[in-house]
Amino acid sequence: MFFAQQCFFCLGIRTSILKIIYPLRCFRFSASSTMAFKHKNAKRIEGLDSNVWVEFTKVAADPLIVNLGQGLPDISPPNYVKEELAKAASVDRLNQYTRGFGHPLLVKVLSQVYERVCGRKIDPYTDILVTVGGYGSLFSAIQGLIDIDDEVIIIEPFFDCYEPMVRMAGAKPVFISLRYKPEAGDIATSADWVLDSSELASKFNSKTKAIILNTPHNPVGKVYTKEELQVIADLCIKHDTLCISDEVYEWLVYSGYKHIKIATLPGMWERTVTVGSAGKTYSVTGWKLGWSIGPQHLIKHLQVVQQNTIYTCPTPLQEAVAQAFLIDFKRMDDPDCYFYSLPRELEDKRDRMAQMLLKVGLKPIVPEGGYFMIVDVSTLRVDLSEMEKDKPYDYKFVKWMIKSKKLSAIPLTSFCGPETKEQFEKYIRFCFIKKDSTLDAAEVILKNWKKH
Ligand code: IK2
Repeated sequence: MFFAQQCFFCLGIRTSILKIIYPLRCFRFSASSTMAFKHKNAKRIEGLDSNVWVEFTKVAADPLIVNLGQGLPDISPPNYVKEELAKAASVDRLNQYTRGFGHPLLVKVLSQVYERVCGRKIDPYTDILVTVGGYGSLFSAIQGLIDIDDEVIIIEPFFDCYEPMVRMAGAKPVFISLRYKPEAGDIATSADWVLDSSELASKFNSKTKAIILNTPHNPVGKVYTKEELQVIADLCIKHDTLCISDEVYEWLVYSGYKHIKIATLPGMWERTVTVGSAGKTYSVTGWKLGWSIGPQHLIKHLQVVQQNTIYTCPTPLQEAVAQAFLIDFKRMDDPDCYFYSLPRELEDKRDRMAQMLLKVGLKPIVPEGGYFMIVDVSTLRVDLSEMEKDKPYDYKFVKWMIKSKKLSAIPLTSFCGPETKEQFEKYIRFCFIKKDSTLDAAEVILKNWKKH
């Protein structure tokens, strides 16, 4: 009896204690979740949460959609490139870490290729950094060289990551637009998009730390001429400014045009970091391997960023890209070298794409380089009243096109700053490094569209 009483007593106390503890525990739980909720983002990423690739890759994921949006080939990469990766993976040693700043074989062959292209000595160990894609190269250059409150000139339209990368470094992007100045003639080309030299000069001041150049250009396809590069170079030298030259499409230049590296102009090697990409060179965008090339006094700062962030890039990929470069380096005088055969193959696709668009009454801007084509779609009468109200025309148009026509592209306003959305919103960008069957499917969609 006493025992039973005690048990009830204990149970009573236990229940009362639980009654007190439980709400306390709940309070603790909700307080800690509120506290976790309070952990805000770092200021450096404030306002950078939207991303065109994240958004449009998602909406174009349906396999029924003909995807001419994101810049990735659906053509096969060269067999020897794929085979070199399989070979590399079969060697135990090549599955382990390699030198942090770049696999020795890769930096050596890159130095040979670029010594030939640039006509100067390039030290494989001090003048080259192998990175996670062209993106990694841009990131290390901007983090390693740009300081808080510096100004960085960005030419609109621009590959979208330049602006957020500059902002994350605490610097201020200063925009200047390429101006569309069509020459007389039927076909508009990317050469019609030009920089006004006095406007460009007005953007430089004592705070200007760098200009970001992109040639051949994404999204317009412009290949800067020597004269245009000289204007930029003169200003860089006059204002002691760096140049980050994004040349990931360096081999993709069409008949009649020539890619010139700004680093080869007098006085520019010392102040230029040139960005390259294996993804773009060998049609293997998923490999995400790139490089920065420049003088030791600049590259050493990029190396510091890399050694303290990702440290090194995947060894088998670096080995495979090195072997591929060795093959193509030996045949750089031969038209079969992939550096020349790929643009030949793409030139036909470019011309086909332009014809397809012209036939349905659109006006494409035919690119001199790269694998994108922009086109004015403002003449197509489309009811966009159901689409998101506060978005620019091109954004609504592409969303509508994906949904209604099962064809995807990228809106051009994704490649410009907030002030110039109106200037660029009538254009969308198509990617044409696609199999004939993909282009056939796009053509059918466009033809049917024209009929209705
Ligand atoms: N720089 C430019 C100009 C690029 O176009 C890219 C690749 N991104 O293109 C996707 C698209 O526009 O649809 C890069 C840098 C990044 O290169 P990587 O893929 O080697 O990181």
